[in-house]
Amino acid sequence: MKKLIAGFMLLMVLLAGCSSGSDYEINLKEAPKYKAGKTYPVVIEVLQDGKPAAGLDFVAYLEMAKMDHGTIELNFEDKGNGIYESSVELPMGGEWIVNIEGESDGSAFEHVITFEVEKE
Ligand SMILES: [Cu+2]
Repeated sequence: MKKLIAGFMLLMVLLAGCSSGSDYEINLKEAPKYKAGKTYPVVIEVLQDGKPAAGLDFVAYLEMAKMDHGTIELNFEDKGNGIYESSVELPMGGEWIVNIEGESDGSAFEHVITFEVEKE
């Protein structure tokens, strides 16, 4: 029973994390890693109704979950097939949050993903 409740609460958290009512599915395909002075790629995949969504314009804001390193703004290059690429040199590894904000056909979308940055 405890497990069931925990599972249900996790589901609620996941649903809450998936903000806006759009039908976009945004995945962090490749998270950046961390090594002092090194730049890593950041790859995001966007699907709309399960199909690759090309031609989107969005910005991603990176923040550390439990520390203040300010906000790092990333612009992405449309690689086609729903794949968008950027790169970043992070100040440290650990838990990071990416807030993706964009617009398509006049409707705005927003998506928040928490991810782990591995130290290389
Ligand atoms: Cu930090």
